[in-house]
Amino acid sequence: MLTEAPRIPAPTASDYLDIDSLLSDEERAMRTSVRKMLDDLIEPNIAEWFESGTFPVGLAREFGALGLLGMHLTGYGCAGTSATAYGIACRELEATDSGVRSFVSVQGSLAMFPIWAYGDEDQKQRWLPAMAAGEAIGCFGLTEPDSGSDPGRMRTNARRDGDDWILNGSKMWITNGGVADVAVVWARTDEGIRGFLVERGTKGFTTNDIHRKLSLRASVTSELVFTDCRLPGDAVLPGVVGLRGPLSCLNEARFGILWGVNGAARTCYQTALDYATSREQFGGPIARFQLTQKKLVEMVLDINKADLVALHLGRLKDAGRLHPSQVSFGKLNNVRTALQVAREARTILGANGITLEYPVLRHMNNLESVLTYEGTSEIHTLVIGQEITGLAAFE
Ligand code: TGC
Ligand code: FAD
Repeated sequence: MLTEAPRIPAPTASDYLDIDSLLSDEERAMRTSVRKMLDDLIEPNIAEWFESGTFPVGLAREFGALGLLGMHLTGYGCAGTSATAYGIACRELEATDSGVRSFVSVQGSLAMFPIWAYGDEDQKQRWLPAMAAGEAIGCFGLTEPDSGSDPGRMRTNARRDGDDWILNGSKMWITNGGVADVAVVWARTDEGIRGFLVERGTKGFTTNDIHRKLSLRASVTSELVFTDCRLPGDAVLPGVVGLRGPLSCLNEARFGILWGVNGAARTCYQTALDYATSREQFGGPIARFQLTQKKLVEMVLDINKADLVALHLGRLKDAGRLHPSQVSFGKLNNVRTALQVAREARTILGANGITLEYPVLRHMNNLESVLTYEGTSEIHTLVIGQEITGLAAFE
């Protein structure tokens, strides 16, 4: 007897490998609610904010209401989702703009995480519920003008003065610095590198916003300056001493990035696909040219592979088995992929690709920052190189 082979649905252009089917209903529902908020509040305005170099910090409360701030942390008003759910949210946020994802990454992974992991109970109660709600904003000061990739050589220092600490030095390129209510600042002390909570308005603490950026324009980036800044004894995070303190926070934020950039890539691909099927040259759509199809197909291959990397690393993180050097793998691979996709998408749009009418060059410019911050592509290459050879090549 002849039986008909079951009909297998054809892949879709937007999710070629049906990676969606690997997500839970809960994860899909969370993604839908984040997308709705972005479509309602941010998509209609983001090009204008990018052009004017602004980011309305009032949006923090909207993010808080959706449970996006410190979402993978537990207690203190945090949503307590899985790491994978956090990644999926980052992917949606960055599909809109890297600056939006940066805001959420810095708040949750770089400012709230160290308080949650290394703070005492008073510090947690004081900051975490307000930060989870978006009522208080945080930033993370590690980089200095003379120490970026090599934070171990930081100069910012804190010395004891009775029960107090006196903080001196400066931090550079700090996301949310000028709008933060609290800065998590890493400084050299006699005991080693320690983290300090510095409140906005503390005498001796000033910020200067950095202007004329050509990347991450819808994001506040600032310098933090400390001049004999006196902090109470309880400003120090008691739970960690040494460079592993700030580096452990970076694992959290880098994880969000390795998901987020896939969103930026997706937007660039989708924009290029839509454009290629409607734009006509030589008497028909440019999507019919083999060279255009090759570009689109390379994007599909690369984005789907990057999505699988992110999902796999998410599941590893949720199982408590994600090694920091695997985070480097994801950050290196997925940011590089996203930039490549953005560049190819830009070519498909021709001259239109250089304007803010389309999101592609905005994403491409943003991704240049993402390639550099949270560990440059060279540093992540060397982290993986060290892991596989047993030899460190940083110096
Ligand atoms: P090394 O001697 O290897 O390590 C010192 C201590 O740290 C520990 N460690 C880690 N711990 C947790 N997670 C990691 N990923 C860790 N990497 C190292 C290590 O075990 C050791 O601990 P212990 O207890 O034995 O002392 O340190 P090194 O000085 O040789 O540096 C290694 C290197 C180059 C990988 C590190 O310095 C590095 O990652 N550099 C890149 C700096 C960076 O990523 N900066 C980012 C600043 S924040 C930012 O960019 C925010 S952008 C936000 C946005 O807008 O989204
Ligand atoms: P450098 O370290 O001077 O590197 C310059 C070049 O040399 C790079 O190509 C680098 O890869 C290469 N290089 C350095 N060392 C090596 C080596 N050993 N081997 C091979 N190549 C090497 N920092 C924070 O602390 N908090 C923030 O919130 C924050 N937000 C940021 C927001 C934006 C928009 C940007 C652009 C940066 C932000 N940063 C932040 C800073 C960021 O983390 C640093 O820019 C990054 O770590 C690189 O440091 P650097 O710019 O000093 O470059």
